Amino acid sequence: MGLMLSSAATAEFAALDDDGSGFLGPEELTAAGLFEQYDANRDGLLTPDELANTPSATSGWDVDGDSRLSEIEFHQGLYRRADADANGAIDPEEYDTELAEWLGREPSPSASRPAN
Ligand SMILES: [Ca+2]
Ligand SMILES: [Ca+2]
Ligand SMILES: [Ca+2]
Repeated sequence: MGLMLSSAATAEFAALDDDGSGFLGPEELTAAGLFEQYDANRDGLLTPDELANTPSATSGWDVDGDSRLSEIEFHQGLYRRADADANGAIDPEEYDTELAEWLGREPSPSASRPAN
């Protein structure tokens, strides 16, 4: 019960956690629509110029070596990256540490940027 997430992060996590398990599985990550978000030209592949917009490196994700990421390569790579303790589930802290950035938000820890 010691999670120290912002209410925004908690709400986002809950919205993605379709089955309410308290963890995100691979299919819930897929449903988050991140691939579509980064696939600017909607051709179903992430090319190096599209990958330049991602918040962290995707080296090693290109399983078939064609220097583009298919949706499967992207989701598998991102899931491995986000699942920091490699237990096969993404918990709220892992979500906040890695996935929040991919969803276009800063991780929560008191990043209090007053709006001026
Ligand atoms: Ca593309
Ligand atoms: Ca590929
Ligand atoms: Ca985990």
